[in-house]
Amino acid sequence: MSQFPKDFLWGAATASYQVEGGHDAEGKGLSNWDVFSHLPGTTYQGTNGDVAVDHYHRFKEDVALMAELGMQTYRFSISWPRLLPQGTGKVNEAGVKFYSDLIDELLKHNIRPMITLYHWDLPQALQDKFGGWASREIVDAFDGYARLCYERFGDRVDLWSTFNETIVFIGMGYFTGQHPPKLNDPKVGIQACHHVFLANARAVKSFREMKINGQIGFVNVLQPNDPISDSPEDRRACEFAEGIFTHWLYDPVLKGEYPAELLAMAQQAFGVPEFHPGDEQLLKENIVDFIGLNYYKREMIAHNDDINGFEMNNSGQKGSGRGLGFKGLFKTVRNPNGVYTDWDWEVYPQGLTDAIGRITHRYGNIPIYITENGLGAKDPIVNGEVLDQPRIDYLRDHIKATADAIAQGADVRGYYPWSFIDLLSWLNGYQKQYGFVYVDHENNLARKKKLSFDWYRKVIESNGETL
Ligand code: BGP
Repeated sequence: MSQFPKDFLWGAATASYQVEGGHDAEGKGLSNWDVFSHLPGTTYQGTNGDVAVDHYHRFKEDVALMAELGMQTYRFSISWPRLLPQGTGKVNEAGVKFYSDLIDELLKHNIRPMITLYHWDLPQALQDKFGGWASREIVDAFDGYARLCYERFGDRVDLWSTFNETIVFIGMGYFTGQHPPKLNDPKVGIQACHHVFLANARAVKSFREMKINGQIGFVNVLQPNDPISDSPEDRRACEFAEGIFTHWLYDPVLKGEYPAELLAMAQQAFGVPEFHPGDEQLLKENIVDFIGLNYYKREMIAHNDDINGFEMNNSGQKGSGRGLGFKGLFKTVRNPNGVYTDWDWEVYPQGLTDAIGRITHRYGNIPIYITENGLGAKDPIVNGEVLDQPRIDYLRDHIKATADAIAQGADVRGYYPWSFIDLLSWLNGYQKQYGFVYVDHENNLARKKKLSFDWYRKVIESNGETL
């Protein structure tokens, strides 16, 4: 007997900037990433998504592979500047047609689309016009964009999420500076994050007002944080980390309010987030229908009075990153007993079960989708075959961990490995591979099924029984 409910959804995920290419095709406006990735020193060896894996032109071939894999659902994102080159105003009908055709192609193969409205590619025009997320004007702009998507695709799509991983695009965009707009300014960052929560609430409100037949959720990083020792200092540091990484990001969308203690601290230290009349009510009245969880790793946390900043391993050279630290609060440290990937991410399947338990404990038994989970690796090619056995092992263990969470009562409804196909990793180029399908950058971006492809096909076919 399968440990998964019979209507459990098996899928895979991607994001627009990472697969589409066609960065200026047929009237698309530039995104913040189109601009940022061309600035010297911002990405791994100057890689960018100008062409990516050319999904924009090859989506039919890709959907055929999804169908062959047996995917029941596909999570992808819409590029806002492809639909609205200036962010608001005139619609680029060629962009609408691309997504419309993609959706039809998926449905033709019985693959249920899950749309992410914002997976980090902001219209550059809005960054230039009013500073993007830093300005409250973004809330109206995002709502207009969301409404356009509901109008054009809401007749055929019933699974939606507003945002992908606020911690990453706000944290790295406004606090540590590795993503656009490259700031190190907590005050601006905290307020920008508030605008994301407001934009989410407005888009949820519009979804309900427009009576779109479906569910709308929010996607967050799921990161269990555990203290490196039992000392009161490390435990307190870990509470902070859990508060910032989890409660700050989940409470506003699942409870409609900020965690009180942290809110008071932020307002005292930085004078933000600044609320306008109506903000509280808007958040309270527009809780999402489900939460999407992106799980890759756990972090071990220690008390910190030295490190400030974030040094990442973006090369795949083990041990080359230094982790993240907020001086006086906490830092991430290496688990001496942990198993790590070449990018220094701890492989810890039990953390997925634990972290889902923490979510249901705090927020009740809400519907959950695992919206990303996967192993980034340089896959070996032997006699022309892509032998990604470590990916199979990783996914198998995490699928078991998901089954354990379900056995403990969690309402997990679907699983989307990251990623369907090898794609551009934001800061790690094309060498950090995640897909079931390999893309040959030396040979006209030809697609090739990996060892994991056939394995995952059987997982889907058996509803998770054959692992
Ligand atoms: C998540 C993002 C994805 C994807 C993934 C892997 O944070 O939502 O877009 O990139 O992480 O990350 P990376 O490519 O940095 O290994």
